[in-house]
Parts: sequence; C-alpha cells; structure tokens
Amino acid sequence: MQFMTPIRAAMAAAVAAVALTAPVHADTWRGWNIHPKGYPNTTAIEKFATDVDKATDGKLSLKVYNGGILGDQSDAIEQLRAGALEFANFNLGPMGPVVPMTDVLSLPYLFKSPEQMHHVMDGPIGKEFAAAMEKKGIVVLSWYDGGSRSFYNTKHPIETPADMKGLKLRVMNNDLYVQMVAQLGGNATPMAYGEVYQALKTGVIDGAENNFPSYDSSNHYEVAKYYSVDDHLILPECLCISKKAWDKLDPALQDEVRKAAIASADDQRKLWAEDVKKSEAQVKASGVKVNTVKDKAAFQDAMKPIYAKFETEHPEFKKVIEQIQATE
Ligand code: BDP
Repeated sequence: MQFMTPIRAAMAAAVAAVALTAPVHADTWRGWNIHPKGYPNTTAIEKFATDVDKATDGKLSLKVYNGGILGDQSDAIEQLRAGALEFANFNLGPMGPVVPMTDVLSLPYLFKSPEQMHHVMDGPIGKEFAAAMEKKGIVVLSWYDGGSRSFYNTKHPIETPADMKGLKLRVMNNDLYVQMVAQLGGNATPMAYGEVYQALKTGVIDGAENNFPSYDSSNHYEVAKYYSVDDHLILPECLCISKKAWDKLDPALQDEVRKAAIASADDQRKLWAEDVKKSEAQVKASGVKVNTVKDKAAFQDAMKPIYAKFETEHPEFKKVIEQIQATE
C-alpha cells in the first residue's frame, strides 16, 4: 500500500466523511419561516416540505427553519432572490421595497375583508402581482391568509385616532406604514419582528400592530395589554420559491411542487380560521382588554392623503387599486 502523507490521509478521511454524510437526495432546499412551531403557517409549510419530499421520491428534500433563525424577512427576501434560500412564507408588507407593485397591498383599508382579499389574490389580479414578483426572482406558488392587523399598546385602548397621539409604535419595514401611523398622530419605528417583545418590555416602544395569532404567538400580549380592533391592514402572504431553484426543475417536478403548495395554502387557511378564534380567546382569558373601534371611518379618512400621494408617485398602479376596490 502506498504511504500517505498526513495531509493526504486527512484529505482522504474528509472525502470519506463527506461521502458518508452526503444527502441521498439530489437536491436539498432550505425554507425560511418566521413563526414558531404550532403556528398555522408553520404547520402548513412543514406539511408542504414533507409532501414535496414524498411526491418527488426524495429528488427534492426540503427543510424548514422556523422562528426566523435565518434572519429577518427583509434579509430572507434577498437571500431567496440570490438563491441562498429556496423557499419561504413571506408576508407581502416588507416586499414593497423590492417589488414596488406589492406596495398597493400595503395601502391601509384597501381590502374590505380577508375573504375579499382571497377572492382578489386567487384571481387574475393575484396573477399580476405574482408576475411582478417573479421578475424580481420570487416565484409565488400559492397565497396564505394573514388575517387583518390592528394596533395594540401598553398604555390605553385606542377608540379614535386621537388616542394614537404620541404613541411610539413598531411597524414592519415599509415606509407606507410609517406614513400610516403618522397620519393617525403616532410615531412609527420600523423594527424586526424578533426585536419587538424586548422593545415593548423595556418601553423603547409603546405598541405595535398585528393579527391575533401573531399577537398571541409572539407573546406581545403579555406586555402590551390593550388590543384595539381597527383592521387597518389585510395583507396576503405567499408560499414562494426562489426563481433560481424553480428554473432548475423539470416541468414534472415543478408540477409536483406547485400541487403541494396549493394544498399547503388550503391547509393554512383552514388552520388560520381556527387559530384566529383560539388566539383571541386566549389573549382575552389572560387579561388583555380587547375593544373594537366603533368609528372605523375616522381611521379610513385619515388614510386618504396616503392614497393621494401614492397615486401621484405611482400613476401606473391606480388602475389595479381601482380594480381591487371594485372586486366583491
Ligand atoms: C406576522 C406575519 C409575519 C411578519 C410579522 C411582523 O405573518 O410575516 O413578519 O407579522 O409583524 O403577522 O413582522
């Protein structure tokens, strides 16, 4: 036997180790998810991962990284576009800086209800948004529910815009949300989701805004005990694939992945409907004061200048805004 230098021996051992641990699958995909285990989106995207694994006989092996451990959404969008991540559940709010058309969806009070939002996104208008995202390297395979978002804070119930005065509120990364809070008299701070709990606790911010499932699962309800239902944002979410990964698949594999994604959105919407009720009951039982804003029109009226400014800056999106508003 030929004598091996220590370096060659170490290299041979390393090669053998790689061979032993190398995946049996042809391709391994990493998935980004901000939510914890048990959250509707987490259950649905994990099911998507196992379904794809099964349906492709292991040609694709998917692993979901929960709890935002791979970074905040704005970073994850860039990673997905670059092909460093292959799939993700994104909220369309922080998508605006990358895909300007999606800012339309962040206009407060655009949709009348989550049902109307689904109707729009599942139809031809949803396809237009998906096409705009695909041009930026993000392939939308299905739309998840994100419910409707309302304000919560540590100080007092919000009944009218006057109650927003001076409140320091965390918003997601999008200038439209800064404008939204400013129009209502508050001060907005864009901040990563994972930093909000601590910021509420230490008084760096007085509040934030979200749907009931996230208010509950993030434990923000433990510190910010006033949740005021004003439903200012109804934001779709997507199950997305990196175009770089998508384009490598042959049509048969694309078909399997798409089927699994559509089934995953069905699962998510069902789980979501249950969780909205469960989480509202849970936070109420823990002592949160939930109030429903009576005069929503006062909040909606305050948003008019945002629409005017947006439509002046983006006349190209005026038509889609009107089409959405005209859809039942
Ligand atoms: C949740 C969304 C998640 C966002 C989060 C937030 O599902 O995508 O990151 O809100 O407020 O409702 O950042």
